[in-house]
Amino acid sequence: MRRMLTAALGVAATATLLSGGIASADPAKGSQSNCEQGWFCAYDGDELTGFSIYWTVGRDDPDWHSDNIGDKAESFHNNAPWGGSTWVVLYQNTGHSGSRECLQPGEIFDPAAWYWAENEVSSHLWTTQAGAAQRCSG
Ligand SMILES: [Ca+2]
Ligand SMILES: [Ca+2]
Repeated sequence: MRRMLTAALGVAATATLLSGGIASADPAKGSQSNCEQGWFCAYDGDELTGFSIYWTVGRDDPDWHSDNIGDKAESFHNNAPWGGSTWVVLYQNTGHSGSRECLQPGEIFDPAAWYWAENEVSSHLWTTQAGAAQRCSG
């Protein structure tokens, strides 16, 4: 199993509208995620640790390199709520191309070192469940 599913225990936070790619100050400790509800977070360490960046729902990012996380992320948390365009599609290359991985709302994804998504993700976008099924089938 390369995916771990966890219940989204989001603290009701007032999600301020932010432009994409915000660095978060406090690294997550252990398996405790610091990814707030309504955020999609990427970490440069396994198990949601290390330097992290987050994007609020609807903020696509075609180039993670400008946020210093391109080809560096080793774990991910989509802490968006169910409903609407709250699925995240990870892409291997900038501009939403290359290999893909779809994360459902609440999903923590910590790829193993051999999997393409480890230190390779370079862009993402938000989509619906149907959109994710389309992009990540096959
Ligand atoms: Ca990993
Ligand atoms: Ca890449």
